[in-house]
Amino acid sequence: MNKTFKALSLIACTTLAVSAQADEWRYAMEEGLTDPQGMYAQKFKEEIEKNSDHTIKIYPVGALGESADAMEQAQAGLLQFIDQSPGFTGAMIPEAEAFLVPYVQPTDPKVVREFFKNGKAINEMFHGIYREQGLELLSVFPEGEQVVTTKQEFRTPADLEGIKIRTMTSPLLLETYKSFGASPVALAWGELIGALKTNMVDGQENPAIWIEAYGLDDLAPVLTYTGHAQYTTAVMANADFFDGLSDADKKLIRNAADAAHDYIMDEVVKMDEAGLKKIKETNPNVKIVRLSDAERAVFKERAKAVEEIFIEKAGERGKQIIEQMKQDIEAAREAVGG
Ligand code: 6CS
Repeated sequence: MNKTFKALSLIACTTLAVSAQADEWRYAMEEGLTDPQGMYAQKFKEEIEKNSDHTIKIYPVGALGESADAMEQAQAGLLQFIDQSPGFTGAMIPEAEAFLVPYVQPTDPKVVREFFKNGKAINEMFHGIYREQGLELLSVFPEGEQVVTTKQEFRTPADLEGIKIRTMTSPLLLETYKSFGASPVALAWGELIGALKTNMVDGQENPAIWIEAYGLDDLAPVLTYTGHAQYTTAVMANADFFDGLSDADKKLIRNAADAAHDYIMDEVVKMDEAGLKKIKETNPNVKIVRLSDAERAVFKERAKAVEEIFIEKAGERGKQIIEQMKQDIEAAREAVGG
């Protein structure tokens, strides 16, 4: 048991012993307060504290270790809430890797909004799956299109041969970059900057807002829009904690999650644009590449094998989720007239 885990155990027992009415709930995330997860968390906190006597203590990136450490603490009930992205959760929940299958998710912000807000796959099918891991799924939201940053320009899988691309730890991301022709390396967030500086990796993928905030464009200045994915994240509560709450507190949490979701869905579009604008303004060495439809078609063709691997791993449920996602995206396109 690590030190943070022990300290949180102690706080958890003390909290239970002294307070049945106004509780302090702990919320961990993978990002800082000004990043999308932090903006969501602060809105969630504001709603909970405005509408009840409960308080929320937010633990930003690094405060409780890496993503995997925080998840261990959330499943053990030491944290009441956690924001963890499928890019990490996929190692534990293969169905969550549906969000990582390349060239499935939309990139048009209006379609993205509709898909995340009203899609059946996201809003109905994942609930029971997260429950099996002791997690009550509250929200799933995007953080912007994934952009590949490399030290040298690429336009084809052949250009990526031998290029070491860092991915988050969900295994399907390794399959994706293998199929794209690269040599992927899965690393926790805390290891990425050092790995780029020491040439242990040559590139990585993340949305523009994150690339700008953490100076990733300084370390690998070619930003390539391949159109293959939307960074997705999810907010959960510990299921036992949630089940033990009064109906009023459950409603309080669901309402706070809905309010924070509505808020962040608008914010991320602005943040994504602002991130790219700032990179262009502040980094004279940056090169922005948008692959043409013909160039994308080559990667899309390769992505078919990744979808097959996903279905092999996630089974019938995974297959149904991907099929439903595709229907939801079509419905979202029609709904926004796109
Ligand atoms: O690449 C990563 O590991 C990180 N990317 C984002 C956008 N959020 C948190 C995550 O750890």
